[in-house]
Amino acid sequence: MKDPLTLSEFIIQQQAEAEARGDLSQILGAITLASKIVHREINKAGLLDITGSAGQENIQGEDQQKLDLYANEKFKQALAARGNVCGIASEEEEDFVEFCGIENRGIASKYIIAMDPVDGSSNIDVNIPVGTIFSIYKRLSPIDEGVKLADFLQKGCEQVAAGYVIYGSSTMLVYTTGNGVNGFTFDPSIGTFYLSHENMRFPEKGSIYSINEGNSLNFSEGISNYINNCKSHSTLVGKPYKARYVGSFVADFHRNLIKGGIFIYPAYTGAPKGKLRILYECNPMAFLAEQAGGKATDGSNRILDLQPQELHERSPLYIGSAEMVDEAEAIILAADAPEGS
Ligand code: P6P
Repeated sequence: MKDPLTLSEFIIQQQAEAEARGDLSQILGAITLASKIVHREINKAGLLDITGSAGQENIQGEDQQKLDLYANEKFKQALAARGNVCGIASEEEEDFVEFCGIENRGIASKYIIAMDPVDGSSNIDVNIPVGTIFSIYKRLSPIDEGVKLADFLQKGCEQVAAGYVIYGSSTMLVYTTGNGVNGFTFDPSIGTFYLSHENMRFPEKGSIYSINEGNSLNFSEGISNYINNCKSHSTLVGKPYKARYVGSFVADFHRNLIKGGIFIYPAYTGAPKGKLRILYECNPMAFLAEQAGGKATDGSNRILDLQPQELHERSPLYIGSAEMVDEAEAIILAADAPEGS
């Protein structure tokens, strides 16, 4: 039986134009290199002083985990070394980081990256899967100038590639360049990612809903109505949905992508604009969701059409099987939509 394609072989096959193939291969090569290092540290988390709080907070006021900072450095080093990335916006960095200072001008640095180095990192101590999320854009500013904030505040529909690495029972890279979604499983004995999930698609009908019901007392009437519907026989599948919420976005998204489902992080009194960040959580996952036949909105607007105003801006997020997103929006808006809308 023929060995499955490696990630590099797949990129060569998929990227028609040589330039894009070279650039994308370079960037994904940097991401997979750093993810192999993060994979190694996560798998030894119980043995190394790599878990727990780093004793400082990020720009979001969230307690940074030691692995957050370690992974952030590894991804920055790997991406800066490739020469075709001129800057990165990271959950762990207050401002964007420029790689292409005039003195560093190497290969034409025409890409920028937005990323969450380790999403859900507080789960590492309890062995729950965590993930890296990344989003790739072409810069807007001239190559012979420094990178600008506007390079990072692009709409999600401008992404040239996006993906995630999930560090779970196996480590997988799942990404899209706009031609479908493909998953690669890491074989640590060889240090290589192999194509294992070709053309990933959300099942038409899902029966899993993922939302933190611990916040229910603060949810709107519409969201409460939706959650009640999930527990009834009025759902799209004629019976109650299954409640699954890991508290790790990449893990919840990945399970729903394979089994069918919807993940919701809504706006509510405790999070007026939701919790997940547009640049490096909502947009990359929304690109993947749409490429896999799913849908991603903020409750009424397409995520990929949102115009971010700042690096760490948040948005409510409804993402997953398209019919389930439509069902949720219809029930929620029936109660929450402003009078006369
Ligand atoms: P809550 C992890 O901190 C994260 O950003 C996502 O990975 C996860 O889905 C969400 O927050 C969980 O948030 O408020 O339900 O604990």
